[in-house]
Amino acid sequence: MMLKGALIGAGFFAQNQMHGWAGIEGVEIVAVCDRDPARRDKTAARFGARPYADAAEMLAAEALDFVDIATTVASHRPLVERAAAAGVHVICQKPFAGTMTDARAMIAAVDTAGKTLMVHENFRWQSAVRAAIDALRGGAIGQPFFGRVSFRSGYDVFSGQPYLATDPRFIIQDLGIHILDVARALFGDVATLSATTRRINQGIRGEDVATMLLEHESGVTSVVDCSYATRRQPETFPETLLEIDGDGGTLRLDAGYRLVIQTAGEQVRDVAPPVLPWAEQPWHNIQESVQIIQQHFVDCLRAGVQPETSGHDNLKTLALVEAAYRSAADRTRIDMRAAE
Ligand code: NAD
Ligand code: 89Y
Repeated sequence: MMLKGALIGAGFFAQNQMHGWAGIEGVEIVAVCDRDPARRDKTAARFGARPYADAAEMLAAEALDFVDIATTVASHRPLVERAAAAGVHVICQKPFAGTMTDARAMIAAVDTAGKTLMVHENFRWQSAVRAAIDALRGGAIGQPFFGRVSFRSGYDVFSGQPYLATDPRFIIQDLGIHILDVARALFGDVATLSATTRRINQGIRGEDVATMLLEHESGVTSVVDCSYATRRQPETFPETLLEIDGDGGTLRLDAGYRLVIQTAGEQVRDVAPPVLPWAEQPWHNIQESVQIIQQHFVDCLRAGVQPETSGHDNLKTLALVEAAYRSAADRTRIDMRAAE
């Protein structure tokens, strides 16, 4: 059966989501909603969907199976609650919520409607990152005891996403959220977290450097380090780099999408993502993961199971974001069992 969806928010990143949907069998995006007429009409015309200015009007007029919310965080709660009231499944972009209270309210609304809620937390679905996750879970280096999950770049993200320069919170809420989520996917849930932050670029409002130390329930200690103030060559945006030590060897995801596994011998794999026909470097890595997570959502709907990054799951990633800001402000180490 064909699944009918609608996009809400037709801005910078949503174009990737529309291209992603166009590549997925059995899904049709029939409507596009944005308050901005130019964005709405351009995106609707480009992808052959009906344009709407108002989400409530669209939900009333269209017979939808799901909505894909690609707006920024402030509008997520009203839009998710409205979608839940209309009885449709929901995908919502990260950061899912600005507060834990909003996150819990959105989860409860979709649960009450008996529908599925997935947060578009796509970095753990990047094919290079997924190759590392699969190798680790498959026991390639035995039991891990240490991990570094690292994202350091000097790429100008502000020209495409100007709100990143003016929001009070920057790197942890925008990008660190993904890197913390990858750490969870690799090493499991977190027992304690401590963090430091800095603002190096004085032209922005929030922090552009964050260094976080995580103690996982599994016994792994990980360092999650993020920077948008790092000028280096090669510029690795938007690669997440990994260094993992296990009792049977080491695993690295090096710059240039090189997966290196050293045990008795050494195995080196090129895990570079494909550049999909609509994608462009260097974003192709993220763009491919959009289509992969959308396919995962469709597969879960059809199988009647929860997506890996369901709303419930994402509460744990959001709690790490909140804990990181608190730890950095108070210079404390946060016990996550008391923080969710
Ligand atoms: P954007 O500002 O370019 O686009 C958002 C659009 O939503 C705007 O066109 C705005 O008019 C519209 N909008 C806002 N509220 C609305 C409402 N109530 N009804 C209808 N339209 C509404 O933002 P963006 O840069 O595309 O980012 C969107 C989200 O995607 C952000 O949360 C961002 O963090 C996220 N993002 C995710 C990734 C990823 O890899 N997962 C990458 C980039 C951005
Ligand atoms: O918004 C961010 C994201 O989710 O991935 C990269 C990004 O576009 C800029 O940090």
